[in-house]
Amino acid sequence: MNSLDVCLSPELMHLFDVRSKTVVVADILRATSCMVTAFAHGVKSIKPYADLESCRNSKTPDIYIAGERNGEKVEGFDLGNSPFEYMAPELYGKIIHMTTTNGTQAIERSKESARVFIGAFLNLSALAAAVQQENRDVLIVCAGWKGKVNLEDTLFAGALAHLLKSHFNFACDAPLLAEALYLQSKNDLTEAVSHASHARRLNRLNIFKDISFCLTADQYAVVPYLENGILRV
Ligand code: 3SL
Repeated sequence: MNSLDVCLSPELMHLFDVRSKTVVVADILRATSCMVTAFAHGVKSIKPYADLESCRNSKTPDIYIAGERNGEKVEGFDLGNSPFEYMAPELYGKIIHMTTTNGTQAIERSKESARVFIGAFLNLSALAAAVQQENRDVLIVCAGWKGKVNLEDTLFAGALAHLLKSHFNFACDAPLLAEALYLQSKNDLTEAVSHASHARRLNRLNIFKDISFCLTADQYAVVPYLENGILRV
């Protein structure tokens, strides 16, 4: 049986050899939720950038640039980091280059793996099916916040681990604790996440509706994957 593990922060990535693994990157609030929403609304591709200035400099008339730092849209960028922005009909068929505080950094650190999928509650069941099909060991990478563990990504890791547990061995205690946390909170994820540091940060910016949307399971069936540095479905 293949194994499933959870990396609770990108700072712990050095503990894992990702080269033979399927990696699921999750930044529930809000980068990977935005990516899933964008593809569900017809975006053609998303190129993640770890570095803000490289993303800014990649702007051409055909490319939308999306930039977020510390929860806020970066000045001069076309898009910020609310999933609702990525539902706009004008983005259908378009190319986006995106940089965010934690999510795109976690993708950058995962790129050596055999397969990178983008995970969110929004695509949870479709993602679980795609992961199973890959038939490899799995690592769920929680983007966290600036190297620290966060609640919402850990809850997502628990939800995915719970869905997959009959097909994988849990490799260490991180999937166990993430699953236990998820099972304890699953009936009211919004309440659970309201205590999270990033929810408090976003609420200060008046971003309430993004939080409950990002915690909605199975809104979409798209499963973005990374190929040659570009996300597609
Ligand atoms: O850190 C990230 O990548 C972002 O998703 C953070 S925020 O939700 O836009 O604040």
